[in-house]
Amino acid sequence: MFRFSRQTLALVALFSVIACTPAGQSHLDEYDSTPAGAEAFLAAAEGRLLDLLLELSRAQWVQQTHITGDTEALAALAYERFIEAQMQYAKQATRFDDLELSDEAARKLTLLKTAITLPAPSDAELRQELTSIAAALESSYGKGQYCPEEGECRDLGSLSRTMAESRDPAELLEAWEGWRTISPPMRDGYQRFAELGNLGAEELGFSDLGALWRSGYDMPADDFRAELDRLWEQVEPLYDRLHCYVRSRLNRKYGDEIVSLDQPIPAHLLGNMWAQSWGNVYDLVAPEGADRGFDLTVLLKTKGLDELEMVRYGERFFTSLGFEPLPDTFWERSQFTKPADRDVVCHASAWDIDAVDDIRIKMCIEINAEDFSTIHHELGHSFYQRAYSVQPLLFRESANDGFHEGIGDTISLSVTPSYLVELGLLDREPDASKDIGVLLAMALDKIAFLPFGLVVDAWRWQVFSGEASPEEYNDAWWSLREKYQGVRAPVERSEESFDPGAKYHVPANTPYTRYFLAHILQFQFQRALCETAGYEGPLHRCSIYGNKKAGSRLIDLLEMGASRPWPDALEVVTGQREMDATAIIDYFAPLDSWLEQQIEGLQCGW
Ligand code: X8Z
Ligand code: ZN
Repeated sequence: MFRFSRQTLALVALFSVIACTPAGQSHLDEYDSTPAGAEAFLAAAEGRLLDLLLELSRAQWVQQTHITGDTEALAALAYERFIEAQMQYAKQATRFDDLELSDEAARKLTLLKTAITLPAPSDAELRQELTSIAAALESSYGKGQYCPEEGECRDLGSLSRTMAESRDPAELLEAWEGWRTISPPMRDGYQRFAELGNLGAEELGFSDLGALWRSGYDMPADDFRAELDRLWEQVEPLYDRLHCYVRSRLNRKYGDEIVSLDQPIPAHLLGNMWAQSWGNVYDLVAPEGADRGFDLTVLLKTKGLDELEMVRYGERFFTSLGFEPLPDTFWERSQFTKPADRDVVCHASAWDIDAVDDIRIKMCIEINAEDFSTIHHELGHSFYQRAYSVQPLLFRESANDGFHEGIGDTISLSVTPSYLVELGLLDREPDASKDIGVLLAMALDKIAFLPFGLVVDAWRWQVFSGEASPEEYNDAWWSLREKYQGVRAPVERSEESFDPGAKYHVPANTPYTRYFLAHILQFQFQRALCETAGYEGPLHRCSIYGNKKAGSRLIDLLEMGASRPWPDALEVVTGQREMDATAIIDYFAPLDSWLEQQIEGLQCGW
């Protein structure tokens, strides 16, 4: 959430809290430790937090869409004010711990105490230090460039294009290493950031910042870890088969010298800067005889779509389900393309500036399939934010953070060949013999992502708990990458580097487990919504486009916001109260059988 959640600023909002500061502040003594006192306290907290949130989100919007020393300082200041209040409210909320309260009040108090991504120490100097570091890390990622010894400096957009398109290992390696030159300067700041964030978490009664993050799932933090293990065990065999197949094809392309058949895959060959999703190397692994028969990037380009039209397609999907169109201000205030004249944070995000209707997205859209899908992802946040604006401030958030990340992705799953035909982007639907190609392309994004979705926070949780010391930051990162993903650094790394800092969510302090959850949940949502829509047939061919019945289920879920524990929200759409990977496994079942045949006789694993 906010720097709040970048992705969903909205979140932030929620939890901010009060502060003993200027006029209008609330003093603890004003509130009796009674149910009525708790209600009055919550009303005051929600009022003050909203004010501070507005100030913060505006300051951050300006910082991220125009990075300068001044905008960074103003954002740090607003953040500091917000966090100070948030911390005070969180501490004050414990005053009502032993009371019999309404479900609503009890839940709001729980959210006040736990929904804090960056807790700060009560010492004002330390708090300022922390928020300055936070703003500086974000800016430094946003401004990041690789400047080769000869030639022009290159930003992440340019380097990512190379990662996606080049098939020259030397060129790929240069882009891969080049981007990682931006992060060593972040290392000391990050170390201090972790220390100060931990101090803040301890003030709230948590052992460290990771423990605080894990406490936001309506279950004890240790049970949540066990949930992640359970879900990962469900999907790991499928990931291992995909890994084995992809490695064998990359070996065919690049040879034993570069890709050996019993080792982790070198991270620069998978089409993505972080090897987190592999869709860009589809052409290297496409099944003979079952190629999907089209390439969405080519279709978008051939059709001559511009960035805005891509967003309009996304909006139309949501309105086809029964959502209201986005407000005019969304179109006026969003950043869709990269401005030529200033530094910005290009990493896509969706903002809920006033927690009501001033919603925006910030992207540097490129005309390709990946960004078409990211647009749907971001709009999922926007429509969620809008839907839960009917809730009291503290509930203007998703059921858990995986839900926020999973809604737009669910919609993207409905971007099937038949939907593209309906839009007029594709002439005719490929026949069923091409399903393996379509599924493989999807798996390269969705299945390949799963272990990465665990690694980022597995690393941070080690850092925050002290299990990984600063002298081991990089080593711990690569151990986890290897263990979960079966991916290795293409060249020797050392503690001179700070490779985690080259992934946006680390300098931006955005928790990452949410994306792992979203990748499980979106298939659960899709399976249930397709059933609601009365669809019969293979799940991967289902599109809920235009289906108002499915849309209304989805709207019910989104409007609940965070008002109920997430299992209640999940039940509204799926009838299930547990996160469950059987949906993603069902979805890919035909591909899984095919992969098993393809890898027969190969030595899998690493
Ligand atoms: O950060 C994002 C979104 C914004 S919430 C674009 N995603 C993760 C990433 O890019 O690493 C979406 C998928 C995973
Ligand atoms: Zn997101």
